[in-house]
Amino acid sequence: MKFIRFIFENQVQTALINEENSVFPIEFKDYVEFYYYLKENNLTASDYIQKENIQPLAVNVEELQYTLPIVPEEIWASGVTYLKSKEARNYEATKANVEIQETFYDKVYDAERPEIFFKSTARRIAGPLDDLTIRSDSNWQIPEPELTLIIGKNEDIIGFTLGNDMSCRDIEGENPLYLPQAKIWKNSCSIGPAILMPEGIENPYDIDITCKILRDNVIQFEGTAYISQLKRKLDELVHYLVFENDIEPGTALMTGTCIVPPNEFTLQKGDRIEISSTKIGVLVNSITEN
Ligand code: DO4
Ligand code: MG
Repeated sequence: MKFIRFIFENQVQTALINEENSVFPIEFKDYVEFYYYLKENNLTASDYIQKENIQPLAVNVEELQYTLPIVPEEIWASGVTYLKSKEARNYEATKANVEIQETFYDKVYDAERPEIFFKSTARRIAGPLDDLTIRSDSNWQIPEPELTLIIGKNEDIIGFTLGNDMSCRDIEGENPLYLPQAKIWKNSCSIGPAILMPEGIENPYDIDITCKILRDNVIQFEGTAYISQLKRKLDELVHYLVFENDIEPGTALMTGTCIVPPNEFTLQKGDRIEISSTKIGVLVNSITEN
């Protein structure tokens, strides 16, 4: 079952989408509230639809005007959690100089403590169908498609969505201390289109992610990966984020990129990024300049 928000009759409507792609409108406006209501009443989302006798709307899921399914106060991110990311970070940091033996990225990939960094505040997040921007002081920018966790109370993972951790490879490659500038700017982060509820998800490591980048409707890059390739456990990343921290239920945690476009690729104004997952949907954003 998925939780969404979309524009319906000029208003933001919350709804559930079942496996048959039927859309059931619900009264709850906030995902965290809905999740804990179900939990406290020992209900599944399907039980709720039945109990309230909710009828599906006559809409097509592919034509909905999706908005952010949740507006987290903060989005955090983990990095270098997939081999692909470690290799890409090493390439940009060393310019493929094989004489450099061990980098920070090699160390963090194997260390007990994962890399966790701050990515975005509510104000900077773009939703499905919103534009993302590229920085004018970077010549090497990419999308980072990432499984994104919604965290509840007590370190619970209460939902899964998709995220784009837009990144400037040249800025980070010049000096890792520039990480905040390589990661955070206006509209450098998107999440959505839906929150996949944990009920009925037997194994989150089976989740797939595909990323397509289109220019003038022509595919420039396409890649697919699976969460099973993650070097760490999802619970471990959540644990390190919340440890000695104070996060609001509904905070999002991006879990690292598993797909990296070729080293020669950089985003341009007008590009369209489609990040999809069979169970979650498609997060679509186009690029404009800042
Ligand atoms: O170390 C920098 C960040 C890496 C990252 O964002 C990722 O692996 O997804
Ligand atoms: Mg990332």
